[in-house]
Amino acid sequence: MGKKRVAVFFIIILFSFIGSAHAFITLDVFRDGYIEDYEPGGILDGIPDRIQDTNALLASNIILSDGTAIDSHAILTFDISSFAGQSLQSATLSGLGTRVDTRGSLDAISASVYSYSGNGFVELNDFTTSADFLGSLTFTPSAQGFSLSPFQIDVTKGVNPLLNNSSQFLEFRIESEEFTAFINSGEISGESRVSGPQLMLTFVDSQAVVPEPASFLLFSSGLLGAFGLRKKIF
Ligand SMILES: [Ca+2]
Ligand SMILES: [Ca+2]
Ligand SMILES: [Ca+2]
Repeated sequence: MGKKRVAVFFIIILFSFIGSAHAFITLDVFRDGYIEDYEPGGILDGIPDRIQDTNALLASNIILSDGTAIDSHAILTFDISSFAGQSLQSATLSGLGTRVDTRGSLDAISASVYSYSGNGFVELNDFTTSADFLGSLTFTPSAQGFSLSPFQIDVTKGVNPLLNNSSQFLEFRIESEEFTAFINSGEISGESRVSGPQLMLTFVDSQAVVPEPASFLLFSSGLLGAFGLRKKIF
């Protein structure tokens, strides 16, 4: 192989590398909160009564010691409007969470994750709106008592159709029939934002996301290097 061919070969390799790169982006939660069917009389009616916006996102189905029945669903919204029509390689929802059981039980607690196309707000009708089941989270007891640990779940099959039909917001609903799945909330303020839920989107096409300065510099220097080589040899 002559020098000229070697140069062409390397340039092709460089461009095919850029073409096949999977760019990704990590989104913070846009809004979050949890919605309760809250019945002091002890009988749930399936109709949500109130929205809580605290540093916790609770999913549970419990009866308190005073007889109050609570069915609680956590809602997490993400703004995906910038990525309409992009081809998704994968999507992962992550965050910090734990189990809370003041009755002293040490069983693992599981929660179901659902997704749907939403409006970015946490509203009462998010409690029961039609949604797709994506999978389950499991929180196991910790030796330290209350301590948050990382979770993550593949949500690709929930995100893909929403990008295809150009949804503005992706919303997740997390439900549990146990006592209690606790997820650290996102947008409330300062410290808790750092460890709030995040959505990582990885795209088939690297052009889907504007490169960060560092990687852009790397690509640029690679291109300059290739052109330098070309100038020298041709
Ligand atoms: Ca919130
Ligand atoms: Ca109710
Ligand atoms: Ca909503």
